Amino acid sequence: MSSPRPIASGVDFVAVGETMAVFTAPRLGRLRDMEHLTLGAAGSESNVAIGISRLGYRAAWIGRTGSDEFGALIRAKLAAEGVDVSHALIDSTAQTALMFKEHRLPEVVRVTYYRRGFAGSRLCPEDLDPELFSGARVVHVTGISLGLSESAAAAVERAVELARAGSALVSFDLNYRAALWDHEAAAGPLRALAEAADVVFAGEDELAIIGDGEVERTAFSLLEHRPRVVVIKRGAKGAAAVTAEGITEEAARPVAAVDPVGAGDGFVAGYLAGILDGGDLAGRLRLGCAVGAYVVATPGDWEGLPSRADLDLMDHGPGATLR
Ligand code: KDG
Repeated sequence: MSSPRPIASGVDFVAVGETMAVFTAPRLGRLRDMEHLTLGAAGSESNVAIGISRLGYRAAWIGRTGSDEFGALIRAKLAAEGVDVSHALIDSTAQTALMFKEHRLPEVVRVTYYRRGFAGSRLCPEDLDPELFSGARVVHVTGISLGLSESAAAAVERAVELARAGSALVSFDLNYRAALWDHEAAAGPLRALAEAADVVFAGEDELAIIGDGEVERTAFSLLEHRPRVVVIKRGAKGAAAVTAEGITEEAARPVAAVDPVGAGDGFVAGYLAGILDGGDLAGRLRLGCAVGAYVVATPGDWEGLPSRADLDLMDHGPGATLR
């Protein structure tokens, strides 16, 4: 007698984390000097989900929002991007978290959060429906949830368990946020999850937090545990993937940078889409760098994320007009 096949969730990718309403200053200067702010929504994990969706895969996001206008805005924005929010929680006892973005110099952004104790930080393991994970191929979490609250950190642990139960890859982006915790508090939890994930993404500064200060040695030390690859995000210098075979590097695609926030999420979305495509390591890095470049070149944390058709535009030189 054959055992029943598990019910497929219907999504390729699940992201778990907090998404906030975002208020952005429309011009250079201090927030207090702005006459108005533009309203949007963003969160590292859901930014990646949007990127995956725009690249043609079925993505879902799980997080908590309040039962307020900002929560409705977040769900509407994600749903409009094709991200499945049917398993996202609405918490009527807490408010949706907020983020404010100001450009103090043309390429330098300052971010302020109102998120501690807000709805997103109340995410807990019971919020994750196992059925959503059952057919997923990649489950993506970040260190933001680990620093946000104990229950959000426990939810991430549960997401890892559910990914394992369904044979999904666990993707972990360290995403250290100094506003949430200091290096000392973050080092242990970030290291533990980096050792337990399958694919790890980190900036050089983040690897310094969980290692001895020598970036590549720290990346190789993670390979002694579960990860098969540690991807180092180097911003304007591109990216490098550290595997048992060595280091594979990819240069950033040169673009005029207008907003660096979210570029790392774009890179992660491209790299993970490369995994879903069945692409090789060099191809995943290339796709990651291309997607990151679109985000950097566009105002907003995720608005510039490309579709497959957009990606072809990169092959045209500056000043090209396609008719
Ligand atoms: O990577 C971009 C994110 O950082 C941003 O969209 C919002 O999740 C966020 C955060 O913690 O800043």
